[in-house]
Amino acid sequence: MIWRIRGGGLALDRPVVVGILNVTPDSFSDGGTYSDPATAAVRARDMVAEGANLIDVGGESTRPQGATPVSEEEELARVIPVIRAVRDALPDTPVSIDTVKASVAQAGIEAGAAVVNDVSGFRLDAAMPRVCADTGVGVILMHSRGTVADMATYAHATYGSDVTGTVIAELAAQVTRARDAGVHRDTIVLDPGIGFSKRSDHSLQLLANLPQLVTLGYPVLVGVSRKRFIGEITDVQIPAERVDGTVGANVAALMLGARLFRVHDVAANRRALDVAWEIVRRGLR
Ligand code: HH2
Repeated sequence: MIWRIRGGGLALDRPVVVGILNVTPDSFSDGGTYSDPATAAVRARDMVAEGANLIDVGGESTRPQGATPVSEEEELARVIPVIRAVRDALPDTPVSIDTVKASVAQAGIEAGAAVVNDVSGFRLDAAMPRVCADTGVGVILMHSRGTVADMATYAHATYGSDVTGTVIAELAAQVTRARDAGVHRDTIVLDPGIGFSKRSDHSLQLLANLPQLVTLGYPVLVGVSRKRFIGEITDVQIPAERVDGTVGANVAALMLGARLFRVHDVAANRRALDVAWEIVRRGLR
């Protein structure tokens, strides 16, 4: 199976590792570390050497403590020089732009991004589906509720008894919106939005029920890296120290049908997923 992205495709015949490059002063686990383009490009090169298949560049944090939305101008100033620097350093590695703004996505694509990662799943900017359809980028549609400021809080974390059914129904509606705007089905990847408008129990239930999301017929990405539920289970307070918990969650997600994994710690996840995959794929029909 191939995930179609702008200018090519990414094979999904082994786990795809998406390396996180946050160009933000306030991200919950790595804020401020990679803000200048040269440092960011070095970080991207390191992640690719460790086995990342795609580099996800983001200029607006959604941190759980409540994020401060950034202006279009500020977001562009953060991400565009970094996308250019990463593309120059790694011309063969696709880049994704993590944004909810169509104008930032468009500029990111012009700077070389091949994928748009929209944590609002096309909810927050009506122009986003058209930008993606017209440019033929790969599209990561993530489930969330609310705005950038509160989507990673519990403000909208009310689901009744069936969190999985509710999330899948909301994501399916976003897929319909994308398809109606002309987004090709082969470009779409779905993401349950771990920790976004979800308490830890919701996130764990969604991960356990990944096979239900897989039945929609699109490749599934999970973003569990260093997140709160891992800290709670392992009693590790510092996000950067949640690597082994992250690996455990990703291996479980792989076994339950996820094929793309958004991570900060590439080497550990790459190795674990490769070993797990050698077992999992032998059991697939
Ligand atoms: N999680 C974060 C940001 N972008 N994109 C997708 N598709 N899936 C995710 O789970 C996801 C995402 C939040 O994590 P991070 O980038 O580490 O933190 P911050 O939002 O504080 O920058």
